[in-house]
Amino acid sequence: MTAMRFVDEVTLEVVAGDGGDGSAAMRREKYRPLGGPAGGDGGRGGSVFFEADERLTTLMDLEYRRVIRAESGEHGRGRDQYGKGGDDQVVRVPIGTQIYDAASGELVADLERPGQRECLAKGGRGGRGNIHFATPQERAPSRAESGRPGGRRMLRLELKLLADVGIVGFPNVGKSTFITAVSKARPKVADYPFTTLRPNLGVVSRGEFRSFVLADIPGIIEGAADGAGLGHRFLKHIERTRVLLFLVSMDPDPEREPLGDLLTLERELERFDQALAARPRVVALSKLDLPEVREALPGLRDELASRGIELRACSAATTEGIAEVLDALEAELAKHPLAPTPRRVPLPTAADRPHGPPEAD
Ligand SMILES: Nc1nc2c(ncn2[C@@H]2O[C@H](COP(=O)(O)OP(=O)(O)OP(=O)(O)O)[C@@H](O)[C@H]2O)c(=O)[nH]1
Ligand SMILES: [Mg+2]
Repeated sequence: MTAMRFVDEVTLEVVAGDGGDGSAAMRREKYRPLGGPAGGDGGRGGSVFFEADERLTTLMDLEYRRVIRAESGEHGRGRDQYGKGGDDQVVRVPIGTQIYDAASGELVADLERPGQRECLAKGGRGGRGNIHFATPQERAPSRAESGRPGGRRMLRLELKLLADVGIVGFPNVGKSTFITAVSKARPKVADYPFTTLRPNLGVVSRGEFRSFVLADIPGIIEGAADGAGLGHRFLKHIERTRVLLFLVSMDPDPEREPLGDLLTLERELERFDQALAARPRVVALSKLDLPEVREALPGLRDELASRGIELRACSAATTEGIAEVLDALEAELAKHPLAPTPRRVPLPTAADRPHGPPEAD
């Protein structure tokens, strides 16, 4: 099976349609040589919209699209005929897509609700035909307006998956196995590092009305901030989570042990984003069913307790301790009901937005 590629950043240009020109045609009727103006208006150019679609999970479909254009309006014609408006283009993107103006870096749209639709390039207005310019003094104006050009700009799209809880851990500690045990997500699980190459989301249902979204991301290792392993670019997918689940375990590598791993993870997170490093967290020792893990638990627990960290333990294989970890996550979520806002650029207010809603016809 070929793995579906995960594309989370795309740059493209959007070009709205131009407005059609107004017509300067005169009425020509058999017995009325100067029948007056009869030029209709040009049609409005189509706009380019982006819409959040919950069925999509990557920006892959847009990867090779350099330009997205909407149709131009038709020109107005004689006999009072108005030009037809250009069709809009609606580009579907996954929920969690943030759209930046590529030139200024400004965040111009944040698609976080299913079905949310934003206009990113507005179609040009159609020019008025000469039928609008007749006055008692000038009964046969040959004047008509040109259509206005449609908006265009370069955009950078960035997908940040929206999850409540993000799992952070070294490769192979069992992050994907954990999400498999608690949700319907079925990421690949294997006994080698970097099995997970793209983030996975799972919905954890706890009773009829309680659920939260968990994100499993690729493993983080020492130096991730400098690009080691898969680097830390996937951390942006947990930037807007409310709570982190740190998973540590005993690793065959003698250089590594849970406390050292925890400190390394913390350091790498801090280098990526202070706010993420300060996020509330639950720390759990995974693979509790393994004898060496169970043996190490009491000592580790004391060691972490002396640093003010409460250590939980679980096994995704036997489900022992899993419910307690989920309870702890839920308790933290309840304490932090609001999602953090993106750190780079503040959300634009309506007045900041260069393009308002599309004009009514
Ligand atoms: N005994 C035991 N093995 C586990 C448990 N959880 C995971 N494993 C094993 O540990 C290995 C790694 O599991 P994954 O879930 O792929 O680990 P990961 O953290 O997602 O790894 P990366 O995606 O590479 O970062 C697999 O061989 C799993 O079968 C557990 O609770 N008990
Ligand atoms: Mg994995």
